[in-house]
Amino acid sequence: MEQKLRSRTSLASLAVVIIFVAGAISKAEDGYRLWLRYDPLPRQTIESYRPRITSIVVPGDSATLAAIRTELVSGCSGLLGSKVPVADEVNRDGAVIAGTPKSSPEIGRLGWERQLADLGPEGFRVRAIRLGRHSVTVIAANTEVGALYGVFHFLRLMQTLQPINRLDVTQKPRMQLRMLDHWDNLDGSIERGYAGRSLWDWKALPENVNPRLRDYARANASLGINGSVVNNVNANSIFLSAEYLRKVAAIADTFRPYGVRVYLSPRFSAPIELGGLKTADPFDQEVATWWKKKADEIYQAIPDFGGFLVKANSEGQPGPRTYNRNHVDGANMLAAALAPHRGVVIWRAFVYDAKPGYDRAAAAYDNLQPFDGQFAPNVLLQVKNGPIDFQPREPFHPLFGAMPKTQLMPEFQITQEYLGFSNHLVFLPQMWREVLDSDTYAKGPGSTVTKIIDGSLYGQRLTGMAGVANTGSDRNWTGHHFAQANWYAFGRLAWNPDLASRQIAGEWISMSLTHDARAADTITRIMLESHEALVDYMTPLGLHHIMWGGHHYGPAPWWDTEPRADWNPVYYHRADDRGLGFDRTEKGSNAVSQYYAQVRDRFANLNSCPEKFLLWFHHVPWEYRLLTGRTMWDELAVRYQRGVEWTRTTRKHWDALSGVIDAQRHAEVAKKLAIQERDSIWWRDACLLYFQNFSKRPLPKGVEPPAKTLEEYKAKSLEWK
Ligand code: GCW
Repeated sequence: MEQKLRSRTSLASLAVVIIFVAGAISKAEDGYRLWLRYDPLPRQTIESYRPRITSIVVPGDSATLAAIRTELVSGCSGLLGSKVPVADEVNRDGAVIAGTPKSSPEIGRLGWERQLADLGPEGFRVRAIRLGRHSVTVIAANTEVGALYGVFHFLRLMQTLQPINRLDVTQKPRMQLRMLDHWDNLDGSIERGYAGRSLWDWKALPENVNPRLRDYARANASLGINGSVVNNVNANSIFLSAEYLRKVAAIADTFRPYGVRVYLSPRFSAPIELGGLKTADPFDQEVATWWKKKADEIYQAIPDFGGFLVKANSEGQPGPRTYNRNHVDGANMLAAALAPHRGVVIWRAFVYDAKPGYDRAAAAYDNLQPFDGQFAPNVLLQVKNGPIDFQPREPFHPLFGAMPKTQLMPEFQITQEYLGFSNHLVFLPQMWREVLDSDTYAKGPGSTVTKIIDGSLYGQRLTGMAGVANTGSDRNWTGHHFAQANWYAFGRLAWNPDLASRQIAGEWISMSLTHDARAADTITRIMLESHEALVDYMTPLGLHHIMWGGHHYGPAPWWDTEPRADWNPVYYHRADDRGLGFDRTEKGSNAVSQYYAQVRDRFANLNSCPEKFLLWFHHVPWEYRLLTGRTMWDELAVRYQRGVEWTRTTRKHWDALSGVIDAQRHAEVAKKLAIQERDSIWWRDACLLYFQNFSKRPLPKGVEPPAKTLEEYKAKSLEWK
């Protein structure tokens, strides 16, 4: 009998084990859930949270309130490992109430109007208080979207194991426009996209909206991202046609409950292509009228349409200069069409002329700075973080600080066009922080880029931050599991540009990967080191734009066949028998003069120029001694080698996490890390072999001999598939 019982118990426990394992296996860790995973937290944490979360009280039936309810219920139930019920009102300790003074009578009776008034339309307050006889948590805001942001904040606190029993948090975003720019084309391809096809299926829209679009909006809302430009800046006029506006409206309807507004990139010549006009001259009355009518039509379909993002007279795109007008003429004409609807025009500063002898790094400033103070109040100028083009490392763009009477917003690239596509693990906030923290000296010391773009230095009224999206139809959204962290980080920085990269990494790891403290330490270190390592094996000491032409994957410093000089790597590195680097001092292009005096002098002087920008600003002799005491040639080689070594060590450290990280994601990341190591070796060898033709010096000790010959590296580009 006893025997039987025992075997029955062990059978039963075996069944439990089987069910448990099956449950774990059936929940594929394919990365789809991003940082909103809501799996049960560690037991002790659950015990401490449980009394504080016993019911969800979110009265009201708007789409946003429904989204709040769903998120709170699935988030809290998932994290606590047991269903948390919805209640109509507070009737016990541990109720979590969310909404606005209007949507929730209980919040309305709190008398928080004054405190909420300071928080604007998107801020929120999360507070643990006593309500009548019960202790509760209140998540309140002026608007429902603000309350949704508060809910995501509350869930993030739990996901990152923070205490929640004495909560008293108020937050509001520092930037008003927090946007993703999608370079998505009509045919579903994505320019510089490395995670599958476009998320928008234009053929199926507007009738069929992929449910994934709701998850996209949700993920953005969880970070506070409130704008999405759905088509490529290399634009097609069709997007403004009545047929496509219906499709765009269906997307906007899906995003709306989550506070994400839709924007479009209009093609400047659309009045000709769609309107049948003879010109797109912004001074032509018919053209201006066409745009006004188009704007009215757009707002009929999409009442909360955000506005236009415009690439004009850049890389072959039409623009006002096509008609001998200038950027202000073009931007302000579009701005006038959108102004009655409160729409904005985001005009891109990525403009560079193809004049002989021209320094591309100086072009945007030359083209745009003279127009300071002339743009309409609903125009922002969107400036890439650096003066060339999303390189692994660039100094900050000299336009930051140089246009006190213009609303500037930075454009970062989340997708890794020049940084190893979705194959290389690189945590981008390290790079973005470098730019945000840069001191422009525009109004003396402390005039950081952050203070310019958040409006505090020049009192800029409208502020924003844009990131070129890295999302696509891949199941895990971003190709590389770790590339999700860059989407996450971009949103967090747009909300608060002062956040430290370490904190962002910590949050993301805890929410997306693991609560294991030792594993988290290792992963944090890998993430924080990754950017410097990538710069080491791709473009150390200020090298830039030495990638293979066209696709930009892998090295090709020898490249010199593009029709425009400034599309060729040889234009940027200027290697010769004497040395390496682009002289942007007075003796050269003098682009350095675009910076304020303190910055200019520091960069212009070989001795004070930070070594990370040495070859950006100077043509440096091969035998020039660096801080390490090594010659420039030796230092270059040592850095390439160091980058390779990092990829090897990282693989080892990642391998050691097997068993701590779920099997699927662990294996998928390991595969990518192997590619990253292969690529880093390729970069080191190709670049050093090529530059050695000029330096005529041997590789220093510790730098491995190349695996192939230069001819082999030149023959065929590195493959990314
Ligand atoms: O970096 C270059 C890219 C182009 C891109 C352009 C831009 C959308 O290679 O693909 O075009 O920048 O930012 O406009």
